[in-house]
Amino acid sequence: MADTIELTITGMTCDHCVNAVTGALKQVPGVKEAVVSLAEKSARVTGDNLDPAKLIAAVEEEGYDAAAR
Ligand code: 9UX
Repeated sequence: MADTIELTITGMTCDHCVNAVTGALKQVPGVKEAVVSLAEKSARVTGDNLDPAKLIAAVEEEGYDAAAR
């Protein structure tokens, strides 16, 4: 089943940060698409059988903070 999960991402200050977060999210199993917005401090992740905890952990490993919104 396809899921869409919205996260609030804090700690991003530039487009390189956006790319780092996007890449980290895309490596989580099941993720098909990750759209990260610096201005909105958000990530919209779509995929199958997504585990929000894994998405958050991937962002935190990259050095940013994430929370379900
Ligand atoms: Mo540039 Mo974004 O060092 O952390 S990647 S501000």
